[in-house]
Amino acid sequence: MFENKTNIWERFGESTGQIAVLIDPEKTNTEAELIPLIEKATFAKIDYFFVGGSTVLRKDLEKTVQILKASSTIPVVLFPGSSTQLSNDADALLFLSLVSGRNPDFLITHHVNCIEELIQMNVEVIPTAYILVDGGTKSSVAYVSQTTPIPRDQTNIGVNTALAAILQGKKLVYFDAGSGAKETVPVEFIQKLKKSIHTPIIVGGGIRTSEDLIAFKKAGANVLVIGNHLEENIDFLLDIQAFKTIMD
Ligand code: 1GP
Repeated sequence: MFENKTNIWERFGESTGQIAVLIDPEKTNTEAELIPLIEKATFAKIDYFFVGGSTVLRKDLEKTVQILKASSTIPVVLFPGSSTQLSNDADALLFLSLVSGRNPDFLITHHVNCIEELIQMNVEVIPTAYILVDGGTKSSVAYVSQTTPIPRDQTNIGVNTALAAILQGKKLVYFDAGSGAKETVPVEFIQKLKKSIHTPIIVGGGIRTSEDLIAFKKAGANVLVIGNHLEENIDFLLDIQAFKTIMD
């Protein structure tokens, strides 16, 4: 009998300004690449590793999760781009519905396709409203999902989309400007949603500066996801460490 756990979801809701480092196993999946990253991320006291990408092969995903679990105690959360991106070694899975789009594949089809396997797994499944916001570039997730992100000046549409998904049962909201976005999700999206509900909020896409981290924490975002910028500049983990030390 499938029993859903809630440990990671509860942790998401415990505080604001938690940090997730996103690893795309298509780009990073060897011990030689991952071990130094794990060491620096541990020193920076990050809260989670997120693993996934738009076009990741399962074998690369599984290998990456295994290395992370064998070499660190930081929880590993799957952030899948498709129904094949599963691993029983992960702690949790964001069961993403792309509710900003109107493509049924990313609203329900991928979910049905993986459910027989998922129900057998020992992974915490978190029903997540995944909302793409225009980040000033065409993101690979918008292209792969063939959906249009919410315009950045349409805060109401973003917030109403999140609220509708929450009333449909989603337990988490992820606002994403897409990997490598030129501009992050506007903080107003988070500020406004926080006024109505206590559901945990994740934000990602284009986060590059300490100012971004502080602004999102102040706006009430629970988890801030950083991928691309750390691939370009691993030393940003030192800024993250300073942020964690000052803000904790
Ligand atoms: C993308 O939210 C993530 O889906 C992270 O974005 O790679 O731009 O940090 P970046």
